[in-house]
Amino acid sequence: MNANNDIELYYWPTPNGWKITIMLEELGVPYTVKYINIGKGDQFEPDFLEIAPNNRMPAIIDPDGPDGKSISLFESGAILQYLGRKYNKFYPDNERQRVAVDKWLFWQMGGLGPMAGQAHHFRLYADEKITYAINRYTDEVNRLYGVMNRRLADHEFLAGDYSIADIACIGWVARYQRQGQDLNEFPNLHRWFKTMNARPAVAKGLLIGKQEQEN
Ligand SMILES: N[C@@H](CCC(=O)N[C@@H](CS)C(=O)NCC(=O)O)C(=O)O
Repeated sequence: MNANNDIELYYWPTPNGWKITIMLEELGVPYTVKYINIGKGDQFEPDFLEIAPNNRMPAIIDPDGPDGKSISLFESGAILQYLGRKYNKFYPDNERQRVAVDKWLFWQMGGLGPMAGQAHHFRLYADEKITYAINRYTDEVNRLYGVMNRRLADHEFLAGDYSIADIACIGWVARYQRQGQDLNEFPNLHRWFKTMNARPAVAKGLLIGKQEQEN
């Protein structure tokens, strides 16, 4: 536990990590960042694996968890839901509205995130350039952007009001160029993207750790 009872965020600046910096910035709660340099293998350190057995960041420790006792969480979607419930923000407790948020949050967790992650991998990082894989994931991200674009045609945000579903998606859409996408093809998504980036907490969350990454 840290001296000031801050939430500890185990983090590296990537689309999954940004979900949590953005959420914490939106909530305005104090937090301490513990950098997990995934390029250097910090995610395999035994202390980190204690709280994140999947050797992936983000993870958090909240010293002031349920019943006032410490709690740790991994999986960005679970962390967003936990923080949304704890602070009663960006995750409505009305069941119908919560279901709308959950649908789009899980769509991100099971669809946009993994597919965009594979697009990044095969387009940028794989030693071998495999055309089939590049096309498959680029096309799938294109399809998913189309899904968002249609949804955003008649909704300002994915689940109606601004929510953890939007927070989960913005970091991935921020990397659209790496995924071989052109936002001009998706006018409603483009409008949402600009609205999201204009939020100070989103802009700040996307910058946390940038310098650390460049070192
Ligand atoms: N489903 C996980 C995915 C987390 C994830 O994939 N994190 C990546 C960075 S974006 C990571 O820590 N990678 C470390 C590795 O690949 O060893 C979540 O949403 O929290």
